[in-house]
Amino acid sequence: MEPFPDLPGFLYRPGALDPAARTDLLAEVQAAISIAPFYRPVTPGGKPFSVRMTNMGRVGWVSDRAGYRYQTTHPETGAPWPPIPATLLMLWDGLTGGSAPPDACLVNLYRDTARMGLHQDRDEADLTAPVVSVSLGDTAVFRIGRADGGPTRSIRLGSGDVCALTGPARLARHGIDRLLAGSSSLIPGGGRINLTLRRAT
Ligand code: MD6
Ligand code: FE
Repeated sequence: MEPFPDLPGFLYRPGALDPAARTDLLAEVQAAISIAPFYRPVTPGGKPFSVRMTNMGRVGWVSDRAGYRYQTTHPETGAPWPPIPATLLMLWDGLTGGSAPPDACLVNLYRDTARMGLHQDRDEADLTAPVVSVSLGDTAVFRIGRADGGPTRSIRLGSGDVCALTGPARLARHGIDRLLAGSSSLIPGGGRINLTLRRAT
């Protein structure tokens, strides 16, 4: 479904993953995290993110004093990123109608008061390729507005929900206002993991 008539291309699939699929995907993500641990990036201005991050795929999105970019290795271990699980590649295929496959999956970990400011995803080489997002764990208040300005509105992203920025919504401004802490018991220690699949290069 496209929940907002003035945001065509913003796709929202509540409950796209059933509870068993959420548990299976979390196990795959935990295996990846054991290879590529979460770290806390800083903005180009030197401010730490409240979200912790890691990546899967040939390249991963990183931020540090030198700026935002995609790179092939983990900034702390220097190792290549683990592969994107096949289940996520199939999800991408189903949602995008077989769009060329993603080469990056950013993994964001939100605990209690973590949030993410309003931003556009524009570090990718082809800004017409979709970005697909999968949420696990606590429900988040996701804010979104058109790229060309105007009002933003919010929608709740719960565990197993999938959304995508495609076509005219690809450069929509969006962010996470806050978590509804304790709304899910999926993530050990609480919180939320968000996976965003992109075609970066
Ligand atoms: C989040 N999501 O849900 C942050 N980006 O934690 C994003 O920044 C995002 O949900 C591009 C497309 C979909 C998204
Ligand atoms: Fe984003």
